[in-house]
Amino acid sequence: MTEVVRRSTADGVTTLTLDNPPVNALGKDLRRGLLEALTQAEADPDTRAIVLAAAGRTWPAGADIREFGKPPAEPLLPELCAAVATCTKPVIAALHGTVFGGGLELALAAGGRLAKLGTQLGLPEVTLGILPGAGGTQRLPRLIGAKPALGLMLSGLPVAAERAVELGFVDAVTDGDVRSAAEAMARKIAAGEVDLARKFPRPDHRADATTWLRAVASAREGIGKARLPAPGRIIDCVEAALLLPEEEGLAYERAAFEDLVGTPEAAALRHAFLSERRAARLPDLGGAEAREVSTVGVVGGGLMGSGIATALLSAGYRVTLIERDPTALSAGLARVATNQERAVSKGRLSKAGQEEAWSRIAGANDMAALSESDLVIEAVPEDEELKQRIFAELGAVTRPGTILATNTSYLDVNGIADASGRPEDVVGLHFFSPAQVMKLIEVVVGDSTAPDVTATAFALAKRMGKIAVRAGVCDGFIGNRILTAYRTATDFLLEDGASPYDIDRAMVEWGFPKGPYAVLDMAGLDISWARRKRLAATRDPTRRYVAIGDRLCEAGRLGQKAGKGYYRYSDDSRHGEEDPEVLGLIVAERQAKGIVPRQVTDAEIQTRVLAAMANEGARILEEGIAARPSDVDVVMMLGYGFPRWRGGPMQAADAAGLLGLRNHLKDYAREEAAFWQPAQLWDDLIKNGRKFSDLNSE
Ligand code: 3H9
Repeated sequence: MTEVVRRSTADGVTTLTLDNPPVNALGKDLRRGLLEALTQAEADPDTRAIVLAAAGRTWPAGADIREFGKPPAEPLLPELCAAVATCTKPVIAALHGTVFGGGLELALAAGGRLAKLGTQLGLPEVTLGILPGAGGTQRLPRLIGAKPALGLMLSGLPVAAERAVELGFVDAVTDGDVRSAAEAMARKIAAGEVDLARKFPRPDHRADATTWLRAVASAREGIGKARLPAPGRIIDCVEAALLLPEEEGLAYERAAFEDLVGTPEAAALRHAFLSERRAARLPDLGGAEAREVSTVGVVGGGLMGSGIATALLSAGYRVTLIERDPTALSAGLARVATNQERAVSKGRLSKAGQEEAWSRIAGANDMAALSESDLVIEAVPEDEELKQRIFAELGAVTRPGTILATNTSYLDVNGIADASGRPEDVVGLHFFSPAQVMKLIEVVVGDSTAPDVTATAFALAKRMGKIAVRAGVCDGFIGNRILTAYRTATDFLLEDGASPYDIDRAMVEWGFPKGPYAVLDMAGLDISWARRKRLAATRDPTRRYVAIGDRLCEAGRLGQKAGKGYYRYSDDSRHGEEDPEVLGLIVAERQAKGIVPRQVTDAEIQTRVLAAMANEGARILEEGIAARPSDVDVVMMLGYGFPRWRGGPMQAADAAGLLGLRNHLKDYAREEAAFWQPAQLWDDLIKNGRKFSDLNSE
């Protein structure tokens, strides 16, 4: 037996304690250790009942995701679950923490399940592009019926232990020590006072085949033409759980699992999961400890500032909101209140929680109110001079050691930091709108930012339930730089012959929730127009410049808010119609430049966009703006709608093949070298037979 499983026996009860930190993932050592220990307990004449319990913060939170895609190591999880299910002695699972995926499947194989109050249970496999492959699709519907089982497996969302009792897959909840409760029950079983099967009788849901098949049909209708295969395969498996004997059903599930786990979509979704966690690893900080933060100031109560304040309150911080005058302050506070109302109406916040959170916010017009703050986040409009002025003031009114953060999306963080007089305390925190919803924060580390300031920014993000990615200082950091490259590539295509509607359709077809022109309409075309006008004086005149966006703005087509942009919007609709007037503007612009339009296929649009994004990502890596390719991927997936099942631009470039994409870049560079020239990194990787993902572990 390995030390990941501890075994103790008393009063006829053997307790096997799983101990594989941090989340007891069911990796090969744990599987092997548990199977050995179980076999021994089963053979032990002094053992009449078995308790499975977990040490540390949680019962197994699933199979070990890092093992997927590698050669399978015996014993496999389905074998382990089968050993639990067929054990000749009663087995009780004592659950706590996050009982997810393979962890829940292990518990489902036991004869009884007790959970500690606060336990969360779920089957999130679908979010990884796979299905529960250790009996979950067979045992759960048999236990609770097809409909609720499908609900859990297709949503991937967890439920609380009390709800699991109502649904019928947890037998009882305790607010005491769950292991002791399970051992107490096991002792009664061992003493012959309790019979597990009689104590927890299981209804036979398969007897009502009509209800079962109706649930299957309605789930099939519900997923429609799902883009990924996993939901359809989950439904097939649940149907099989009715139609096939258990053994055959399990084999059917296993085959479906093996099909799915090898798909590129599942690989990309695993990459997404692991990349989000890898982003928090910051070896260059030399182990710097985060500073204490309990009170946070927010300067600016607009859309962004109020969203940030809302998110801070949800994370339990005290917040001081600063606005320049009483009217703006009440408007800012009202926005926070509205955000909270919305959270209450969606069931994400209780009424009591709302009141408690509201008691932690104060408002002021004077920056002096920030003298007690541990960290201040500035969220005023993107105006460098204004930000520098505010930082000069913040440097003066806050205590030394107070961290000063700017929520800029592309300005020079070093200049802003210098204005404060103590640049070591300054960091960029680039939130995404709406800040109370979006999970991403780019942590922009300036030349002078102290390591413990960066560590604090990451700790703050973690407490806010957000994912932080480290970025260096440059125009647009990681995300907005790649977004600019994306838009440049599509603007070239627009001028060359594609329509905005062709481009949007091609990108939605490729997996983005919206095309780039529909997104521009939503954000307002004037924002990027103002920026282009500001940069006009310094723009390199030899570079290709597409002025179609400018022409639209000049014609008053500022996007949805103006009722027209790249699309036309009827009074109350946010869904745009194609507009011949826009096509006319584009034709005129091409004629003015002497461009003869050519046929552009969807495939070309998709390839150029991917090549442009990955090439900008490669430049960002070369410049050290991003620490690793997976950080670029995380930013694009969480902040810019890059399809998660494609794993971000660097992962998608790996999947498409670096050599082919590099060759496309070289071809495109003949049209416009400055934009399309492949970064050196492509050649470095290709000649060593490597991929972007090989740089992630370094
Ligand atoms: C499955 O079970 C398939 C089966 O049906 C079939 C098999 C045949 N594997 O998130 P955190 C690591 S599919 C490996 O920061 P939190 C994570 O990478 C699986 N590693 O903590 C991180 O490592 P590091 C179904 C895992 O408190 C550390 O643990 N299960 C796994 O914010 C801490 O994680 C899931 O999909 C794993 N399964 O959240 C559950 N899980 O410190 C996935 C975590 O080196 N996990 N790690 O960066 C979660 O949802 C969250 O991690 C959890 C904890 C809620 C558990």
